[in-house]
Amino acid sequence: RVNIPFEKRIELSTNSIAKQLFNIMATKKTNLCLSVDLTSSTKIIDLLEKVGEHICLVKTHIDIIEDFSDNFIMQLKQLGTKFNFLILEDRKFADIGNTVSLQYSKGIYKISEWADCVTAHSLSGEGILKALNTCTNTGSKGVFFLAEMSSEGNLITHEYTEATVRMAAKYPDLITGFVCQKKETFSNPGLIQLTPGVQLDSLKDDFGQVYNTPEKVVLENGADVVVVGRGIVASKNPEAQAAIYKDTLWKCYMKRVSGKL
Ligand code: UP6
Repeated sequence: RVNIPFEKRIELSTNSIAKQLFNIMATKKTNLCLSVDLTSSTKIIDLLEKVGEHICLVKTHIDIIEDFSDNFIMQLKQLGTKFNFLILEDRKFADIGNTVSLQYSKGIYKISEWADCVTAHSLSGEGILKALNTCTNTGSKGVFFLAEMSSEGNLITHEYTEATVRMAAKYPDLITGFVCQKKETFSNPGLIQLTPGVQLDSLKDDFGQVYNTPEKVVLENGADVVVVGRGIVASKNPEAQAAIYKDTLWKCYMKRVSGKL
């Protein structure tokens, strides 16, 4: 999987969002996902105006925003169209299917109406995928399934990871890929490895987050799309920093697929 270029993996995908994301990465030459973990919607929009050209995907935590509005969603979608990036709502759904279907499509945020893809845990069982699949009747939605986490002391075992990957295989139209840390986690080249826990200037935070370097996650650990949050959003110059992460991550990917490992 890891040595096949994104262009070739487009045809191997069975999920429309995975196809779109591979295509965007290959066209824009970026595998950077920006995690916009900011609590002000205007700050998010201002930041995306500056860094939109450098990213393939923006990852939101919609429930941390203090001034949420439908207008914010409209602006976010417009920026996605302008800069050609997709939107991942990192909701990490984990409840029974029925509750998840309500959380996905109802309430204030109505995630299903604007997010191209969402994250979900496998903990509660297959019903979660059934529910998300039922709500996604447009056929252009995706799920990144949590198979591993970056934080120290997390309770995910090898068996849990394997069972998660097996569960996902039953939903080829729905699954975009896995949130995971290792290249051995799955082998299907049509799926995308989304890996968080990357920073150039730090090894950890105060709450158990563990950071690796771009080289380690892309070359050794098989990350396709790399999530960077505070490495960019909390830096003095996010615009310059986003360009640095984009270039560094893309060089690592190019090295990987050119077989110069
Ligand atoms: N995230 C992780 N680790 C995981 C799954 N998700 O860090 O295993 C998410 C966090 C955060 C982002 O919820 O939004 O990725 C990482 O942000 P950071 O780069 O600022 O640490």
